[in-house]
Amino acid sequence: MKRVITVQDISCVGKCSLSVALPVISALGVEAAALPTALLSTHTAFREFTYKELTQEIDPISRVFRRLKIGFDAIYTGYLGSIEQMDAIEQFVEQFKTDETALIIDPVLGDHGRLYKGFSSATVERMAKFINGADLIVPNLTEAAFMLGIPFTYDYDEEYIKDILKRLCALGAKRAALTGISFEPKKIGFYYYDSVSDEFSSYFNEKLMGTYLGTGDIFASTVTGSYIKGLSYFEALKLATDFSLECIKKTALDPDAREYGVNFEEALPMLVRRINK
Ligand code: PXL
Repeated sequence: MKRVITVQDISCVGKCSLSVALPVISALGVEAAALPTALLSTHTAFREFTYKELTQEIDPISRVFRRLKIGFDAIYTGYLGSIEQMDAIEQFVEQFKTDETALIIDPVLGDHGRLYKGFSSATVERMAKFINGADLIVPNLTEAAFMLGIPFTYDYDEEYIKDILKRLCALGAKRAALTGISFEPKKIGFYYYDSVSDEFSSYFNEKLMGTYLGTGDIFASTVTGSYIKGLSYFEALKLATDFSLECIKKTALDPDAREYGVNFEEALPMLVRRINK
């Protein structure tokens, strides 16, 4: 069985980061190992949260992994709370990334043109360097704009998106998929650039109203797990788009849905069916 290590925080309540990455990767039939980077009571979109950084643990954990000769088919990073943490994880990647290891980075920084609480221009600058060497990055337009140092806008066309994708790859990522791209009111999906083959592709599905926290983590986890399970990057990105929509549909149907995350649990059967088709 293939093994992914996912590197991000654990929020005790709030369906994001490790709380969704582990079940989604497991449902895809891939072993999900975790390197928890921080412990939060609740994610940062809650009115109140505690934050305990676990950066000090990364090196001792790596040493044990090395002694036990544990390796990974993919390293997938998500929300990282500080610059020191990105330094430590870069070292982790240096030690564990072989030619066969996929490095998938979700440069979690913000959404809707704004950074998440606690992030600064220094965090953004560090993330723009952190993505160097990634096999795939999956930023939204907010994260892309911040990393490129350009203003965020909802007013874009295909040429603009293609230019952004090329500039993201110029930061050192081999492939980039911009998520949440919408050229028509009722469609949303991703635009993808593979700098190795110099090819663009895109895929769109139904767009529903509302914004849902945690869907970016569900998307990135699905891409990682399904790529490692054997899909191409493009097919993995498509499945992630369809699964994210299914999660939103289930949430929209639930009168008791939590506003802090999506009902991905109810959508997992669809994911399992699709990956085993
Ligand atoms: O979903 C991204 C994310 C992950 N982890 C934490 C967050 C957020 C977004 O707000 O606060 C702790």
